[in-house]
Amino acid sequence: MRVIVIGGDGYCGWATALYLSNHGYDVAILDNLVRRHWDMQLQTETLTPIAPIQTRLRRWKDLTGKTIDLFLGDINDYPFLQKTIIDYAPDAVVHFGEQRSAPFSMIDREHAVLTQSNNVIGNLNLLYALRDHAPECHLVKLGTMGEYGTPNIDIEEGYITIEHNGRKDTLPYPKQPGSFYHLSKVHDSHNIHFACKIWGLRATDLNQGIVYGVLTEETGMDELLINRLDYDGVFGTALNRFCIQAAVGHPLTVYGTGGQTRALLDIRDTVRCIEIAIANPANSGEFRVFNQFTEMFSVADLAMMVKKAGTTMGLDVEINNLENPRVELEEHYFNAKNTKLIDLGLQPHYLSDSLLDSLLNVAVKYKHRVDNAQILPKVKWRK
Ligand code: NAD
Ligand code: USQ
Repeated sequence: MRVIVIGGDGYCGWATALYLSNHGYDVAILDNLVRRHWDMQLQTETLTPIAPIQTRLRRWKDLTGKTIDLFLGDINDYPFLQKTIIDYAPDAVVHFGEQRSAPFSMIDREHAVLTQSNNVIGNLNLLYALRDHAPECHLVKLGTMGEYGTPNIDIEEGYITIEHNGRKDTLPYPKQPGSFYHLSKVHDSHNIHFACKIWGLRATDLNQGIVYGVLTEETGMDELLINRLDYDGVFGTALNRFCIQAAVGHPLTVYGTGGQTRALLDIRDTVRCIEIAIANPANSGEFRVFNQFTEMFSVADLAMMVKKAGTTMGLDVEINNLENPRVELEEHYFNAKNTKLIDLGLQPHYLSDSLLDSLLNVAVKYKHRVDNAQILPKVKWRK
């Protein structure tokens, strides 16, 4: 099968492109490298030193004999996107290529507009390119668990059956996202659903939880294949950030009480979930939604686990409850379903002491690269 990984130079996309290549798929990466540019603008860097994409791909070829094609460009450049789809003729497109930070989208009007135009219009371009040049191609789109927000009832996988005034229907699950970034994913979901309905496209929306970890079998093969690991207050995510903070002796930055519960998964499960989705495509006209996570934790629990693992390694780990820069519920019900990927064969890597040890070891190895000034959150949701 021929697969294009859009956003294949990023955290999830790089690990996925190598995994698919290693598992016999023909893989191409499409990326405009804008994430590297945003890092430069924010004057931050991934903890791990990532090589240029061309160097990464040459090393992969040298090590494994497998070629990953590279299409450097922006999905908002429609002629480029069309040409890529026509030239590569993919059976599946995995779309990771968006601005993915909630704080980035809340910096100011410009960043909110940039996020939504990059994400929503890019995705819309992709829908048109597939309609016109690859109508049988399966779109595997990365959404987010944050599309649902934190409702006071169980979260289903994409749809909920409702009885109202004596009538019954199965409808898209209500969306209550918590940032302009998360909202962009909701808009994408609606556009994809509509495109499947009117044009008969086939799509899977993967509502992914927060990803943690850095090593996969492939990215661990060589230093030049190493994946990015963000720790800064804009792009760094909860558990990854806590491990790096523990490594440099910075108090763990729990926002508010830490009672916020979120869905999480190991990056080794991200890559497997994508393969499962590709290997079991949606039907023509079907808009399928899977909740892609393996476990749920409160932020306070995550901090406690990192403190325990760090202390065992001899690190001095403190937890600091900061004033919450976001507007979000800190104590709430959260119970999401995640059976569809498991029914299709996902065998989860649950969060374990050995994973935390390995992540802490990576953090300690590269801690000289940490700029402590990038750790505290600077973006506030309220003006
Ligand atoms: P990332 O920032 O590391 O990677 C995104 C990649 O997409 C970057 O290489 C960037 O250059 C590229 N890109 C962005 N806009 C583009 C455009 N217009 N054209 C071409 N390329 C473009 O992000 P990530 O952490 O790998 O996340 C990938 C996807 O998964 C995102 O859509 C994100 O919303 C989703 N997701 C991520 C997480 C997580 O914890 N990292 C959790 C849930 C969902
Ligand atoms: N949080 C802290 N301390 C920190 C960082 C975060 O307490 O140092 C809290 C936040 O307030 C929030 C929770 O941890 O309640 C998660 O924040 P996060 O930054 O780890 O994750 P989030 O902003 O939700 O975004 C990340 C990815 C995004 C993806 C999303 C999945 O950046 O691309 O869509 O996780 S989900 O959370 O399921 O929506």
